[in-house]
Amino acid sequence: VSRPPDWFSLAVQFGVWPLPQTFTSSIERSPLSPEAFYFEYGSQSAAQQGCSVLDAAFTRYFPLIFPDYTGNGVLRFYTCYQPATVCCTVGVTLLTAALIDCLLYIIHLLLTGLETFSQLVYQDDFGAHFYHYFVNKTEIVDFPRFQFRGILLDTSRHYLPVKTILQTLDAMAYSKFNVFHWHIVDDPSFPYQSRTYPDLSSKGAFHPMTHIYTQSDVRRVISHARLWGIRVLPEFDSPGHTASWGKGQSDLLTPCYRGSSLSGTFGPVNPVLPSTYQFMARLFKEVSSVFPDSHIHLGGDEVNFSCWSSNPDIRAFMKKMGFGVDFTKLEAFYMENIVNITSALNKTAIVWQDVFDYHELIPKDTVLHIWKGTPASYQAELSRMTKAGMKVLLAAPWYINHISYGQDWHQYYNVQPLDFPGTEEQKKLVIGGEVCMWGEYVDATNLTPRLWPRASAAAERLWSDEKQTSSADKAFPRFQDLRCKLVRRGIRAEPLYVGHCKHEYQ
Ligand code: CP6
Repeated sequence: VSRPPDWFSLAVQFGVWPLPQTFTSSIERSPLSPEAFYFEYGSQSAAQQGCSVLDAAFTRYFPLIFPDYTGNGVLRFYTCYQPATVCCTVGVTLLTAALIDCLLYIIHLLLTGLETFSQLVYQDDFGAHFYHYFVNKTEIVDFPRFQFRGILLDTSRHYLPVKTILQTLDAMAYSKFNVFHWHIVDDPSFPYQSRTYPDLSSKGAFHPMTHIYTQSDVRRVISHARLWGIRVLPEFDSPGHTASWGKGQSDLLTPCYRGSSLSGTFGPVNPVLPSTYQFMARLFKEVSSVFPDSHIHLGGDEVNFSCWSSNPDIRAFMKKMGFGVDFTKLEAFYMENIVNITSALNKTAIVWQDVFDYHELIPKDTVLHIWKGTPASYQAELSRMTKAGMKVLLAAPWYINHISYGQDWHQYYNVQPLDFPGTEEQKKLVIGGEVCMWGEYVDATNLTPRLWPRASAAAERLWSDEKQTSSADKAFPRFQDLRCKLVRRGIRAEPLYVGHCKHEYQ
């Protein structure tokens, strides 16, 4: 049996996913001892021990760097008093006990730097060397290609336990995702327990006690995400996708008519009543204080106009406003009001593409979220939106809830987000992308293997240089290695193809 060539084992053993911007490794390797290992704050570092996010990150990464280790090694912190050789706002120097001076400079993206470092550490084969860990001399300069690298979880079609969300945040950090888009409510259920409107969840959740997110649940999610440097972007989608809201808030939804009488069913939010906007103003006031992120997702997608058009009050309002029978004008009117409510709360709005498709004159700082279409049509949309000077987020190519037989991660990997007609200025307006896990067929039983490692294919597209990552075939062994690393960390990531991991899922 011939040995695999050295470059092969190098590429796999020191596989970092997503691929760093520049990466130089050598065969010179050093043992790492968990007993001697310590984290060190550079003396010039703006962060020192007591910086809660970093101290917590070191605590989390210790067992990730030294899996299986159950010995007495303790996590230690030091401050380094050598002259600083990097100028950066925050510098951390990771030292291995007297072996390597400065193994990695972590510039700006300290947590992702820690992640990279943890992926560089490997163990020798089993046997006498069980607790032997190694790292090869490596130089890395790294930064993300796109600033927004998100994952959408849908907690309305199925309730996801808080524990499942927290574990997903961990796995997101392993692939350097930095935004958790929480599609928290929708037609089927309203699990968010509002302080201002408690009936929304007591009547609109699948179960008023067990299938809700309390204020303390939400705080746990936000603070766990913060420890990983992940933003939590809440979405309260309206005026469509709001059936569950109507259970706890009367007169919010449009009553539909059959002919001249009420049909007993309800449609989208009623955009003609002043009470609707009073309700939304109070709800978004609460939401904007609960979720600290600068952005709020307002939805605005897939509004069904048939109920609106059946309702005589709505038709009368349309006439008064001069909208004729163009219901896109009514939706635009509604969204304009909601965007104004949230901008008065100092939040920037993100909306699904429908809002722009109907109404190009929305505030210039609004972010447009592309969710539909084939490559040809979303490229045209990218072109049109950025030409209008709008910031854009791309989700259409990354519907991870869709599954098919075979290596479907290739299609997520091969996306070229900037391949559309436009100037350099236009391309800069694409702020990133998002993997969507719509929840119709997904709950806590199958979320993890459906997300991982396939979402990580998109993570590399959003982080790494496009030219260096142009071949899915070339990426494959490194991707398989990532999958094994995820399994090693307790994430039930599904297999990519035939093969085995050195440490199988327990
Ligand atoms: N739910 C909400 C959904 C979808 C959207 N909004 C959706 C529809 C079709 C596809 C994917 C997602 N399930 N609220 C559209 C953004 Cl293919």
